[in-house]
Amino acid sequence: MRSSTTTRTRTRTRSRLRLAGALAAVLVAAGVATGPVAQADERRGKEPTLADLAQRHGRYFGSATDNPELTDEPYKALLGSEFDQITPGNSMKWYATEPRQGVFDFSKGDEIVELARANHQKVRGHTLVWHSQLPGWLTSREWTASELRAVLKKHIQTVVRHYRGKIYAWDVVNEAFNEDGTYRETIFYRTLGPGYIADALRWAHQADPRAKLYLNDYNVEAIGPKSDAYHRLAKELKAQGVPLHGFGLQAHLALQYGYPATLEDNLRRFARLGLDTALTEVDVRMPLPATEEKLAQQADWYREMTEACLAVRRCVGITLWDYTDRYSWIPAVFPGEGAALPWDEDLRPKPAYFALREALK
Ligand code: 9MR
Repeated sequence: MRSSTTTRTRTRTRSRLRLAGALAAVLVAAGVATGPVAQADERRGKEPTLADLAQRHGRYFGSATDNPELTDEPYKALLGSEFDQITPGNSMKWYATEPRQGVFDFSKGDEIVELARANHQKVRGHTLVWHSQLPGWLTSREWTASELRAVLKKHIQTVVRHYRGKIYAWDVVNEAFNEDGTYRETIFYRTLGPGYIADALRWAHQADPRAKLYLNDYNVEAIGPKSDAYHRLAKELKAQGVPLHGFGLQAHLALQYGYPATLEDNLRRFARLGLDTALTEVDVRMPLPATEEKLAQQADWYREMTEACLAVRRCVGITLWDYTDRYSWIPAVFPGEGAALPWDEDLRPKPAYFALREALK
């Protein structure tokens, strides 16, 4: 009796195993992974991404990216899954979009927009008017005011029209002020005076009336002379009916310079002017080597910044200036500093990543 029951059980077990094996073979053939790795993937897959968590608060969570990085498949996979917004780090800048006067090249920008479309991500356009990364034809000669006005208008309207309907928000003017709140002496300011900012906003608005138009800068996270200058200017522009919709705070922070404790108040005073705000280029660099202590402090700062944004209704989203130390701009510009992003060079999440999740939960 006992032996025949055992035999039946064994037979049943064997045929179940065969069935499971056959099923696995079918799944493998269909390209579906099975086994413990797949189960772990599934568990991970069920965990909400940063974008999912941000969306529950009505915010986006994004990353900058750059065309050469898109051949890195593991990088690209995380970029597509964890974020619901991307910003081209370079490919919509003037040198890239109008390399020769009147000759426009949208190939690299289009690649980013196409990637975003495939991943259902918003795009922040960056940037139309900036003193840096300008093409040689523009910087290597003198322009009269009327010539430069025409050049600026054509550039803005051609670029914005090309991307009409595909860009959530444009950084129309980038880095217009000095640290002390005076106007930066750029080619545009020197030749056209401060009115170039209102003009740029109006021209961009004509070319894409739905895109949100931003002024954007670094070292404006705390209340101080530079952010005061933006507050004053934004108030004036709003009073004059100029199409300005948002203020972008880049938030390139550094552990050695302290946390901008007035960030939340600062965001709030711009909201009171009727403007959206966004943290547009977030990273938190540190003197290398990165110790456990520094990484913990960095995580706290990422958490605090996120909480500040969530506390202010019109802070619409957060963008990392790329998400992994593998592609951070910091080491090239600040030798001896780095480790600024929430994922390390091997795409492993750092304490900052878990702090972001906590803040968004
Ligand atoms: O991330 C960009 C990097 O690849 C470029 O080499 C650099 C050149 O200035 O610009 C970087 O992005 C900047 C952004 O456009 C504006 N704010 C400061 C960013 C870091 O320099």
